[in-house]
Amino acid sequence: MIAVLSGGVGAARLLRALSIVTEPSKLAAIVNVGDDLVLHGLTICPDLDTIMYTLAGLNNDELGWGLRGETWRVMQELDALGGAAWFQLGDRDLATHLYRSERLSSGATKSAVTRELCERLHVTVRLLPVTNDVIATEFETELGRMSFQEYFVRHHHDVTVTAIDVTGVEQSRPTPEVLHALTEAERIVIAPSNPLISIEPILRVPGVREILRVRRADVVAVSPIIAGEAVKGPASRLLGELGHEVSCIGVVDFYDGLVGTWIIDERDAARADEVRARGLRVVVTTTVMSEGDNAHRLAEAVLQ
Ligand code: FO1
Repeated sequence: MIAVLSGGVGAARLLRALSIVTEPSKLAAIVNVGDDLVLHGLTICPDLDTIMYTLAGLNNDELGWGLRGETWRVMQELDALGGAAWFQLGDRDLATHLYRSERLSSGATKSAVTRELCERLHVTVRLLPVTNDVIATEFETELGRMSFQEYFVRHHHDVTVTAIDVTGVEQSRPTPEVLHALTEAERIVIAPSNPLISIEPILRVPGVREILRVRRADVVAVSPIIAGEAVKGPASRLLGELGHEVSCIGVVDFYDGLVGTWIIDERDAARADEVRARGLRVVVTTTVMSEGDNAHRLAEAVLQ
């Protein structure tokens, strides 16, 4: 079994490539739930859904989230009524949130509902929310404190951040499936997701970081920063704002003590010696996954 610490799009693409080069049921994705939200009374889990839709072949590539062939009639009606339409829920996507919310309100756990949804969508990779407890990533910004999606969607991650907090995380517990996956996996992979807002909330769930520390020889991480830039999203801006070096080395140092092997992009080949100087193994390859072939090569590198 291979456990993959996962955020949204970057993780979804890596998991899709891994599930082609290895048996999908051997993959356990341990997924961030810090950007989950309750809106219109519905529980929405963006990272779980991005991965689930991608593995089901239903993802909307243009948007990078949600379902393909989406329509927006409910949002148009809601907008006309003066309801909150800044966070767009497509008509098809809404079915997922309705199903999940109904099951949660009748007492099912997030992991059980995720399992059910994956079964219906024929996703055989095991999707494991890191915790069934409610945790919420929040930002201290120049405009005050705000929730994850206010920062990410409402403000287009274009405000200065001074601190990131994950409320509820100290009291949360990893699910038994997550603990099992982390202790039994022959390899633990850290996907090229945003270190600060996708992976850190997973690491902060009590017990998770400690397991990685002990198992660091089996931990492989893929740098999400290539030549000083993130492929998508605010990772490079946030690293800089919070005092980290904006480079693959900044990410290597961010995960200090947790990783045995690094996969960095060939555009950062000149920095491989700095990784080795920290006593870590390093593999240099193409890590951008927009072209199918590259994703394949990256997946092979992760497995080797
Ligand atoms: N991202 C946006 O930029 N605008 C949206 O209106 C939006 C809606 C949305 C609805 C469901 C969902 O699962 C994801 C959605 N996202 C939207 C993406 C989401 O904000 C991000 O993917 C993550 O939270 C960051 O990983």
